[in-house]
Amino acid sequence: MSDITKQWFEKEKFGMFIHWGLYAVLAGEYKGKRTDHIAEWIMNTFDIPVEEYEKLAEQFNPRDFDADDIVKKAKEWGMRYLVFTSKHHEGFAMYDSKADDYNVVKKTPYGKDILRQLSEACEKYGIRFGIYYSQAQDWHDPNGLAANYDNSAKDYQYYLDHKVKPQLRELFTEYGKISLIWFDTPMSTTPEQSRELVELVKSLQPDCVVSGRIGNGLGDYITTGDNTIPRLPYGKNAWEIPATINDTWGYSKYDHKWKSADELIRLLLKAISRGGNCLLNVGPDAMGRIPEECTAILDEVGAYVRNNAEAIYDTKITAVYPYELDWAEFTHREHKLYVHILKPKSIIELLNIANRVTRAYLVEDGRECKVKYEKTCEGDAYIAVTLPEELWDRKNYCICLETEEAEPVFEEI
Ligand code: JFZ
Repeated sequence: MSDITKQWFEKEKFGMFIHWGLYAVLAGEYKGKRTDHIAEWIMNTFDIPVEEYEKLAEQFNPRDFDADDIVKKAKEWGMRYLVFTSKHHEGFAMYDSKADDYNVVKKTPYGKDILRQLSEACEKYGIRFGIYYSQAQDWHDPNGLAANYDNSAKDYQYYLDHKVKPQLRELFTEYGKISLIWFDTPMSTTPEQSRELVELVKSLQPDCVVSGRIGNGLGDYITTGDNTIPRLPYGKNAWEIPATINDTWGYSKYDHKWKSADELIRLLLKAISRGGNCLLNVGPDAMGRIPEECTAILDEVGAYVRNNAEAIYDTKITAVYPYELDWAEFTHREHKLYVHILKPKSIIELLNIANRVTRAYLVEDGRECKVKYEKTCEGDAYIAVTLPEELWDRKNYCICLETEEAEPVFEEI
């Protein structure tokens, strides 16, 4: 692990993942059968032959795709970096690759470079641009690996040398600054092979952050399992949770299992509080549109992030508070403990936080709240914040406690 994540990654906290490829055309269904697996895996799940899957490119014409609009929304939603699937396991490049013809410019009626549009929009809106690149699995290349198949006859090194490295070279030389590369599912990649890819990336753009899924412990940070976060604060290394808003990364017309904005806000706060980042996924459909339900949810999450920015970006890992509270999460920076109130309360009472509190305010508008700190009859530290009455029925706001001590003082119980 390196310190490179300190430059921006550990401060920015919240990013947008975009999974988009030919699988969006199938939208979770093939020959009348629905997949029970994540939709971008449909080629593998249903054993779709390469010659047949390739034909999806002829149908890929996302007339409604608007990179500017998507990135503008990401910005509004408080996302500070974006990671786009330049090539997922299906092997199809979503950019104008000279190294391999199986790409969006050469094979689709759409004919335009998606990755370039996104990278330019990110530049315009001041969002850091990152790429996802499936380095090991490639279900199109005869020598790329495929999960659930026998790979023993393949010349994996040949594929790395003749497809992966040339593609990485173009991505890192022709698309401006790439802040992060999200490698994935290393499978049987050897330490030497992982190292070669990292060295190539760093030789072209030394500041690029490399995801944990390069494999062999060679990433700059740890990628947790999808949708799972460490139970406890984890500060040994920088880390990130990749998370879905429904149950799939690539678009599926059948998946309406949307998480609520409340759940996602809590997930984001838990990740931040425990020292990590959250990379939240959207999967545009074949027309290039982000599903409406998804946009509505992100509008709500984004409002929280925007209104409480000072309690989110560049905050520090927070120690374990001894009680489980279903109505609060904590984040903090020096001399400030942020209490995120996630359920309606008429008064905020906190036990066993022994800080001397000099002031309390509502983060969204700076409004001062009455606060006292004392000891209970049992001798435990006790903080009480009196809330203005119009907050009593509200959820999802944040109170900052300014403290004499730099760090929160959570008493042992
Ligand atoms: C991988 C991909 O296969 C998937 O399509 C998607 O891109 C996702 C973000 O990443 O899936 C994984 C990889 C690793 C774990 C789980 C899903 N893991 O380590 O728990």
